[in-house]
Amino acid sequence: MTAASGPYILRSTVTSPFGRKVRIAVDVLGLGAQVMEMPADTLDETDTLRTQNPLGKMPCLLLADGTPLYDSGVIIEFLAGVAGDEHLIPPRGLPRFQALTQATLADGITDAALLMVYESRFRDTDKQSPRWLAHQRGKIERALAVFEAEPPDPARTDIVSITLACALGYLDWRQPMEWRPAHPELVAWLDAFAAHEPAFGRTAAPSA
Ligand SMILES: N[C@@H](CCC(=O)N[C@@H](CS)C(=O)NCC(=O)O)C(=O)O
Repeated sequence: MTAASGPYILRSTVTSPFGRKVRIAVDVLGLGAQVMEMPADTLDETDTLRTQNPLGKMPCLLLADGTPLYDSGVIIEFLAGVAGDEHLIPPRGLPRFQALTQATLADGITDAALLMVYESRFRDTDKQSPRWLAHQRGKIERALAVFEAEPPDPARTDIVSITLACALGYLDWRQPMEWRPAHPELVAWLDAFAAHEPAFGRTAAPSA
């Protein structure tokens, strides 16, 4: 058995939107028996997460010999390779780079939403910057506008739909901003994707 053949440990929590991407991929790829989830605490300076990923970010996948892999996109690509899957991420050519670019756009929604959430988590109310929050909100609004104009195929589970669904799920869960009223196509898309892909529902964060 090589390190790359597992078993694997996934350092994440059930509330992490980036961890959710990986947990959906594990489910879809049928690798649940090979991936053991081990919660991480990104605020705990003694958590081994910080030696596994010096950035202290989750998700982080540990191979059988302890080799760490991050970030979520890298982990999903690795697991797709383990499963011999070529559907989650197009293997080559322009479709691959277009899918990765769209996934990066969707990840950017989550990144900006997290920064908005962290602003309230790490700063007292009177120290929070409305300008910084508006800067992040602008990123989310522009990215949502792109997906609203042309949503992905909701009947297709791939790196784009997984990433977008996790971004929207995080906006719904933490509510750094209201996105639903101005994005009816995306609301419909998320409903359709959730109906198509049961792994999305199975990986939902517990109620806030
Ligand atoms: N690009 C990374 C982002 C990971 C990320 O930002 N994770 C958050 C939790 S959802 C985190 O670990 N935050 C703690 C921190 O930034 O210190 C990925 O795709 O995995």
